Amino acid sequence: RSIRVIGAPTDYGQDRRGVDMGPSAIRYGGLSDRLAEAGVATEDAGDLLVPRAEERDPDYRTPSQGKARFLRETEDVCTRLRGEVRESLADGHTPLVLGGDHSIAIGTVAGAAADADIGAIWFDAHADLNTPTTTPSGNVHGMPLAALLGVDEWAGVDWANAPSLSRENVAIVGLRSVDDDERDLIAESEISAYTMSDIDRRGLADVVSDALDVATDGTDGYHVSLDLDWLDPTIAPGVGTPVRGGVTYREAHHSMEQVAEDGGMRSMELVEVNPTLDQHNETAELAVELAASAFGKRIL
Ligand code: DIR
Ligand code: MN
Ligand code: MN
Ligand code: MN
Repeated sequence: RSIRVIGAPTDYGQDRRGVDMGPSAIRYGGLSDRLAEAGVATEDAGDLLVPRAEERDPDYRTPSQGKARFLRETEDVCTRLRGEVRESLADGHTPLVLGGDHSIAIGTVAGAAADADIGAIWFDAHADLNTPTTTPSGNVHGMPLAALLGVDEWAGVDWANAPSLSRENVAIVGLRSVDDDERDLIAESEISAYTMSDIDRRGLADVVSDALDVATDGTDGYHVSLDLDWLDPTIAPGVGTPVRGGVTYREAHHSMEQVAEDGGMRSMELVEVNPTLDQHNETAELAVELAASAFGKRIL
């Protein structure tokens, strides 16, 4: 199968500037060469046009937008991204979306779910289950999974096509920073949430094998959302919200190898790479290596 790369250079969804350079950093980190080595053909659709945050008003809000910042801008980008992802799949390509902050997942997954029943595996330190009311930060990158599940005021938001995902087909892997309202939602819903403690106890391979079962159960395939803050900040320092105690380099590769071996991934995104916070582009290079593993690169 061939991959279509789509850049979504946003930084509306969080406080630190620079994550809009993620698509460039990931391409510069060798994306097309590494994917070619993995034996997959790639075409690059370029980047969506994203107006600079400085020229926009973060605090434009209608009453229904609660505390969410840049929600109008996020809607605009996600609506266009949804169309690109949907079209890529219809053309027979596997979309690989490069962020940008994690708010773009609303558009990616809405597009991936437009003509199919999909599950999702969310590799992240965070749950991304806030709403414009529960958000402690106003940052939409802490909300995309709630948007896609149609939680509370996200229900009926048409640009998220909510619900694009059903709770029983969503697995979050690597949790170690969860807000109170997110914790309540996880406790009372069927979302499968695997914390770093679960990973300590069971091993990541076992947890990912469960996550694959969740995402494939009765679905046409699944989306992989890879927030680079899933990894430990010692190996992925170039992210806006690092949290100590993340997965290791080999654990991460092995998870992506499990995904490749499973064969059911329909779309993928790499988000939150911020080269201005990085050391020698190492987080983007890591994102590239992990994508290669997810698309089938093998040591032998
Ligand atoms: C926090 C942080 N839960 C928030 N979320 C992050 O602002 O909603 N998500 N960093 O990636
Ligand atoms: Mn083509
Ligand atoms: Mn995160
Ligand atoms: Mn995230």
